[in-house]
Amino acid sequence: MHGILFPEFDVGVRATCDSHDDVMTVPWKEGKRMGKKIAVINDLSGFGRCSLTAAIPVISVMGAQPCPLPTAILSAQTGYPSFYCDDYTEKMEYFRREWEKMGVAFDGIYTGYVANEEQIMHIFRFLDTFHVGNPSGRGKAAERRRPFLLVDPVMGDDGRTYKMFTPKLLERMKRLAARADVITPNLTELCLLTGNDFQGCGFLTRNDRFLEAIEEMAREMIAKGPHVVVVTGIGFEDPADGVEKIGNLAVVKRGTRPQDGEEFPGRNVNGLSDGTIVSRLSAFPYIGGSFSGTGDLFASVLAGGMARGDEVFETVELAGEFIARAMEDAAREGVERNEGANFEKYLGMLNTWES
Ligand code: PXL
Repeated sequence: MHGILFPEFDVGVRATCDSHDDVMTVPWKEGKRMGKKIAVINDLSGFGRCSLTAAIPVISVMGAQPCPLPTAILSAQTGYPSFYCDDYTEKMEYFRREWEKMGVAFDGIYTGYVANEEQIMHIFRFLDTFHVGNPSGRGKAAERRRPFLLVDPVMGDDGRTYKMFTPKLLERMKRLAARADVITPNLTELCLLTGNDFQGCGFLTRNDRFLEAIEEMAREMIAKGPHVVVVTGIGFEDPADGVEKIGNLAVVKRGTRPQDGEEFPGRNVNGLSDGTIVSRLSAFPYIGGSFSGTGDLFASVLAGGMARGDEVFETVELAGEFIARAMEDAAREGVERNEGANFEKYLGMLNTWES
């Protein structure tokens, strides 16, 4: 075993890279806490501009600290013809345990790609530890709210499932989505979650009443638990101007979660909280192309917006505009689908801080 020395921790022993016993207990000081923290459970792919390589820059530029819990480390996302995948299933519990030992707490938890169905069981365990208020804390810590939970139910796109998909994974993803405050399925994933024929879902957008049909499915999801459902990447021809567009439909239940009486993160919708469901489509002209990682970018902006306390519809609009520009840029450059959209130069749009 080769060790890496952490000289700043005066623990009197060599702490190794994969040390996960009690030697390296680092006290986490509430008083030193700066800003918001979001645990991001997702994979790290060398190529594809998706998952953690999308989430980390987006959440950071929006002013929160992303704390990655990798589900897998890949040479490239799985859409490439060949890739190496180092599955992190067995490591997830070490992260949970170490973070518990450190006494950390999060303002948000955001889950994305899982390499297999077993990883969702690890996420449940993680939620049992961290998706809670902090009744045992003292002083300010005792007042800590339960973090928001954003689940991006990554399972497929364009009517096709990803390589890791299994019926068991779907069953567990349904249970995970039911625990979430916010979910961000694309149309394929929404069909899977609601038990609709997802091969047929693509036809929805060529139907006059496609928005009503999608909203109906989103409402079905809201009845199961989440208060915000944002259906992402809906391609359609706008009957108003005949232009091909790509839209995101936000369906939001105003108010408090009845099961725990807490305010939910999308509460700030026109300042109302009467339990009614409101929806809004925000759409942008579709320039062409489809790119890896756009769903991950979208969910990451939403997570950053929630940590910042932004209004949910405004965040959906911002995310859509950011991604539309990144896609436009990539289409102009002839970027290959698997490489992802050119989002880097547009990150500044998300930094809307008043300092
Ligand atoms: O963007 C979704 C995603 C995330 N992570 C990995 C993927 C994919 C989609 O193919 O392969 C590894």
